[in-house]
Amino acid sequence: MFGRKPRDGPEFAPRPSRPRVPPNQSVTTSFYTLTAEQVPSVDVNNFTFRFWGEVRESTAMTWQQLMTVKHTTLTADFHCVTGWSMLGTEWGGALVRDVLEAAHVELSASARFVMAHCTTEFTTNLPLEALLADDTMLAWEWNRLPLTAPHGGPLRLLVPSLYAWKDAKWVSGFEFLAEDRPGFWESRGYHMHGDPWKEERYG
Ligand SMILES: Nc1nc2c(c(=O)[nH]1)N[C@H]1C(S)=C(S)[C@@H](COP(=O)(O)O)O[C@H]1N2
Ligand SMILES: [Mo]
Repeated sequence: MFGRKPRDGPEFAPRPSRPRVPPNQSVTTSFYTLTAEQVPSVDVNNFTFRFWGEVRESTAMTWQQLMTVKHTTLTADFHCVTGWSMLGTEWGGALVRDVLEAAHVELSASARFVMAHCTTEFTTNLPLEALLADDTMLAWEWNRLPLTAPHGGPLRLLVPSLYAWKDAKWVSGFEFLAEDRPGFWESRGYHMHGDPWKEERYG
């Protein structure tokens, strides 16, 4: 009403533009490493990336085939659930949706989730929409250099829309699922989804 002072509360608050950093994260410029297992050494000449589960037919790609998928670079922020965020890092690789197309992966109508598998025992689950997002990629370059082994080289998943534990390092396959199932950290108390803007840290 005219002359009335705005009150606090959602109906009266000006709509804030989204801040750059999700709640309770501090920005760092160091690229820490966070690894539950031993860093494996992955030989790209003896590498297959597999697709199975809720797909019409299981299939696989060699490293050489992966390198023929349309190359994409993207600048993304990276949020670790333990509270550090790295802003504006540059990644190179291929969008997951381009990889699926190149590999002729035909998802079953029942596919709703995916389990990312690694050459190690690490796994992580995510909804199909997160996997197919515009900025979800299989990355092999970081700041224009080949991704180093401690950071997941030769290949890692990058899902900027979720906390970084979803960014499976040494990723080696996608298992498509009809029902969600917890991965390595999710079965140890981490959130099944992991949206940093909603602080979906622990389950
Ligand atoms: N295979 C594997 N991938 C992983 C992890 C892991 O322990 N093993 N840690 C996750 C977590 S918690 C984070 S924050 C990021 C860290 O990536 P970085 O070690 O390159 O900084 O990798 C994610 N991917
Ligand atoms: Mo993390």
